[in-house]
Amino acid sequence: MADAFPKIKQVKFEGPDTRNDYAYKHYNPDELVEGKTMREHLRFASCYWHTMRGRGAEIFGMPTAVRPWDDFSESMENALRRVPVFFELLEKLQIDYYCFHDRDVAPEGKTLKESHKNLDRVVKELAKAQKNSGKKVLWGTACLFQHPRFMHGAATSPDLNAFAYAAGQVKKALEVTHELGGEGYVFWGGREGYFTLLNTDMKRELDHLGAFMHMAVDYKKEIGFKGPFYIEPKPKEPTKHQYDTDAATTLNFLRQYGLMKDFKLNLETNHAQIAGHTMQHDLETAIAANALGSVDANMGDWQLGWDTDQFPTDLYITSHVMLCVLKMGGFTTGGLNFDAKVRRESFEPEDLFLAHIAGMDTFARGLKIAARIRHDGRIADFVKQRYSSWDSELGKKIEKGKSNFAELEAYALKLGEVKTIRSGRQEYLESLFNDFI
Ligand code: XLS
Ligand code: NI
Ligand code: NI
Repeated sequence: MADAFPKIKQVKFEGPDTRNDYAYKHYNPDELVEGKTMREHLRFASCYWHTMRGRGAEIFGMPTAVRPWDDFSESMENALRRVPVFFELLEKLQIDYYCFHDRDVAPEGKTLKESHKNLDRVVKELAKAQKNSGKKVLWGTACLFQHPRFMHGAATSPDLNAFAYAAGQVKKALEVTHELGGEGYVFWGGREGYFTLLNTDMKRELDHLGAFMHMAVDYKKEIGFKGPFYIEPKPKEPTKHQYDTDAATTLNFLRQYGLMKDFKLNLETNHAQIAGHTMQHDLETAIAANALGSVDANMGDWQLGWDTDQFPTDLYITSHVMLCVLKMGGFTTGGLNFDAKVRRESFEPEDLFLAHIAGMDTFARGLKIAARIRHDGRIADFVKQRYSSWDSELGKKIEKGKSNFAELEAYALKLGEVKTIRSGRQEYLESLFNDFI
């Protein structure tokens, strides 16, 4: 193991009263909740891009992050030096999984061939580190948005050469994800969208995106990669209109192009928020289509309209997310990936630990709160009661598609007026939810 964080020992569960900042107050990996350990429920992952590559730069300011092990060069030596540091962090935090883009772990070469070679070299180190630590890949992905060649898009580029380059890159990213035993693979279409329709043939671009995804599915079968593909919706940033705006839009794309059986969604809290939704709205949309795969666990700032990728410290959000996850019966191949970055002002190496601890403790509490709400049952009962008129003979008939307007008209004519309407009790339910927080 590297020794990049000499002052930090193994972070362990010490309970809510501890005064040790480098301990879990709520995340107790082996504690049982609804018959499964917290570790099995939460399936935490750290992401290579923010954790290892984030430097705290923004358009007004230079990088602030202090990372003594990193000379911030794009050299192979530097890339290789990061690997043991990342695994030291995973081990000390007891995080079982990680996620990566091809270009986070290894530098881009002068040619695609050289990039492949760089990637292979670092993947060898990652495989070794995984073997020594037991850590696993939750999902891999390809960075198809940083390089200038993808300025107009990758799978939706008007330029066939950029499309082909992207295909070559995804092919390789799939191979290495498979090689590392990755449990899934993500497509986030960073540049798959547009700024103006004056230069864009939307239909043609979407057709190309569909074709790209079909080729990816074919290749996955060819190499025997069993994990699911996920699409990660986001409404804007970098482009003005992203094709995968939110859960519903993405599901529509998958249905239109006959891809529903091969894809699930990887939903990110901050993305749902900038789409004007709550995270639970997007989660429910995906669950209703049997398509919730994994979660990018972070949060935004309601006063800022962009992807701030903050570590999730909002108990209401984590409780709602875990209610949805428990409702669908838990994650299978998915998990909670902290697609989150420390603030520019949280520049010290220790902040990487404190931030993950904050996110993990907040999710551990969210899990317990969700389990208590389910055990109590009053909220679920309320919802069940609210729809109880549908449990009648006529209700069942309609739900099975066996009724018709004439039958309903005859029924309504006899009613006189609808006298069965009940209160929605929103304020009562919100307060009841508060009781569990
Ligand atoms: C960016 C996305 C990205 C994906 C992986 O906003 O969240 O980080 O998770 O490409
Ligand atoms: Ni994001
Ligand atoms: Ni993400």
